[in-house]
Amino acid sequence: MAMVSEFLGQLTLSYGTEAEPIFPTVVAFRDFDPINDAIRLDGAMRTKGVDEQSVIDILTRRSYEQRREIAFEYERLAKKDLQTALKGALSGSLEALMLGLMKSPAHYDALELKAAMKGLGTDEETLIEIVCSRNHRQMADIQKVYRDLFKKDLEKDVAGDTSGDFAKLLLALVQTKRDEPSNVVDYEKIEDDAKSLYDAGVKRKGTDVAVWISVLTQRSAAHLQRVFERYKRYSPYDLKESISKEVKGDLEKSFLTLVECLENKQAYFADRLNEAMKGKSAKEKVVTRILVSRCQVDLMKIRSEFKKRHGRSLYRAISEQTKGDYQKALLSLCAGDD
Ligand SMILES: [Ca+2]
Repeated sequence: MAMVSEFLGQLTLSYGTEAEPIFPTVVAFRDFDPINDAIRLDGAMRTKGVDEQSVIDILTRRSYEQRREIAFEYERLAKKDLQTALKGALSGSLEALMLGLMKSPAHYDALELKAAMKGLGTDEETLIEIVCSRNHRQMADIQKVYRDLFKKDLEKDVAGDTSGDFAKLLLALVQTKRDEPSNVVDYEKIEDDAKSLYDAGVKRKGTDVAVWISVLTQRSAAHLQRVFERYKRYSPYDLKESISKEVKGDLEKSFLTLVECLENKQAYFADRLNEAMKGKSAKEKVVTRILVSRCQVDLMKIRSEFKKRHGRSLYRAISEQTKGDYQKALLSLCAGDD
């Protein structure tokens, strides 16, 4: 098992040149037979009362690419679309989770963003989570899918649903391409950026938010990690403390999320999952979104951060805070206790 995870840890998702190492809990199933899976799914959904367990066993233990193949075979066999069949057979949080697994990452994010902005009011937390944690290449894919699906520009919808500096920051994140990580460490630029973050915030009266936005959205993550360290030489407060002193509300929340994602994205998601599973009942939408969107990316590492930071394992948190078939599906995506 150790060898498998070591090997998996070295795989990378190539989003252009912004390659990030991946630590998945869901990987391609080895003895994959899409026709057999399609037949089993069809049988499970035809069973009176629906055999949810089989649906969960199949769809949560296959990679996204394999699920697409199953969907193709299913449609050939049943003469109907698998997602429509799943909608009819399942309900509630389990249905949302399974439908999420059938979407490409960009498609899923586009739908989540749309849902966050639909109707009166805005789900700022979801907006912040997605926009601050996805890289430029991913945001470009999301924008494209969003346009195809809704015949509208994501930027326009974001601009229409938010305002002020909060809107400026989100739009900068949607539009701006970060510098490529460089092998050469530019100490002068690290010094300059640390100083300008300080000058634009803690040092002066008020805050020059435009400077913060440009530094935090344009520089590479590796560069910014050094800037955050260097920043402490100028300011008595670290950058996160400075953010909380300088700005409030959604702007504060999004700057903090951005810095957390730049420092350690898996720790950010671990904390967000912990927040979502604190109270009596879990915030199921948040838990579903993070497990669905990270299970083929870095959920293994999120699991270890979760255990390290919050004492209990993610597996245990899910066991304690969710129930029924939905819980079974989450545990299967989590793929093990720590
Ligand atoms: Ca200030």
